[in-house]
Amino acid sequence: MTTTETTTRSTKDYLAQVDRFGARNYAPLEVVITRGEGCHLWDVEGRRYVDMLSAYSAVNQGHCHPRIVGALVEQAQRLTLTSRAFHNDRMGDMLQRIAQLTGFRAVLPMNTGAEAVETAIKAMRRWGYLVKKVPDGAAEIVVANGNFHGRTTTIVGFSDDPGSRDTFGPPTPGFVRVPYGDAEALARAIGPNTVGVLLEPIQGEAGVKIPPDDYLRRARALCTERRALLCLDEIQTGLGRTGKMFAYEHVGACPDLIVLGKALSGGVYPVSAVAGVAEVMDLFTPGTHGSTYGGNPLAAAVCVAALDVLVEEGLPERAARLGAHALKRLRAELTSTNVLEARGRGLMLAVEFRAPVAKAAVKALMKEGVLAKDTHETTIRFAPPLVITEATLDEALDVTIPVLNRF
Ligand code: IF1
Repeated sequence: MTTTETTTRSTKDYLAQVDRFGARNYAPLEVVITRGEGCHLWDVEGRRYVDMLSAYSAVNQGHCHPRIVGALVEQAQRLTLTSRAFHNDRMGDMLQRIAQLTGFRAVLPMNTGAEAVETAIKAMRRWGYLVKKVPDGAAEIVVANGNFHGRTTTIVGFSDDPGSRDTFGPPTPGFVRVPYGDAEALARAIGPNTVGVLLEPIQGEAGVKIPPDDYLRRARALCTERRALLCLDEIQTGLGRTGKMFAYEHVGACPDLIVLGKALSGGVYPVSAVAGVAEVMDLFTPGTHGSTYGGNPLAAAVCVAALDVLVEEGLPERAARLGAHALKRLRAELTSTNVLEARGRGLMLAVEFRAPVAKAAVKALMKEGVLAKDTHETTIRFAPPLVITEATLDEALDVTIPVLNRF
């Protein structure tokens, strides 16, 4: 069989192939997806599922959104990559869209979320040395316990999750970790060499951990007072997921830098970016940062379409309305004494159990046609594409709630 030929192979055959030839850095659910449309996925056996993960909020616009795929196909037939050695006629529109959406002066386009986080780390350090005049090599960035910002060695070096961090040392110096949500701990950690504070407005991988409402406002005030930069990682929380375009809007704490990814492309192509104030972003001079694919015309065309869909289809507002509805149902109808809490903001939801049953519950949900993801053994995240209809959301909840009540 040629490598491009697709036949109706069984799930078992696909699993065997990936196990035979792939590195085993994941242990996915044993379902092989072959098609996606809107909030639905189909596996190779023809079964349909409601997607309650959205590729960790990369598919906010729904799978294979026709406008985004159309932009990809059209651009792919004209120009895909020039490198930044030359200009291209699509990047400007992407930079303008992101700058206007975020309200920041400048945007630096990258590809993956981790690359954008690394870009933000470089930006904060460079600002620290050139503007705040921190002694060379002494820059510190404050991060939170429970953080997830990607998988590079620098990023996992400041993780407190042994699974992400161990055996990948030595850790990059210059990171101080504090309890998430604790403004007093943040105040104690920000010192004269602190150049920045890097936080998720809501911690996703940690299990949809929502900090006290004044936490980000206190972080904002402390950073202003102590001349440090507030950098918010909105790769997962941003672009409508929590019911606002950006999660920080719920609490009115505007950062100096914002990191975006995932739904920046609607799941069609890797696109990420850092947007920030001129005082920081204008410190990047030619030769100080970049990447082969950063800002390529294909990424730009896809990103513009993805952002237009978010805005024109009112997806942040939809997430607010449907998320409130879903949370109300979860809180009212989950009766198992093993359920500790249903929480969330917009369509970034989670159900936490007292016992480590999340993986078993996710497997049971799969059998009922709902695909979700467990995290840290006790929590299941629910994050459907923001295009889900109320009827389909209710159908998914009608299935999900009785299953979870069995645990
Ligand atoms: C995996 C987790 C989520 C992110 C935030 C940066 C990045 C991510 C807030 C890096 C990426 C992804 C990575 C993916 C699974 C998923 C994930 F489970 F790993 F932790 F969403 F919670 N900041 N999150 O959520 O972006 O480089 O991946 O484009 O590693 O399995 P990336």
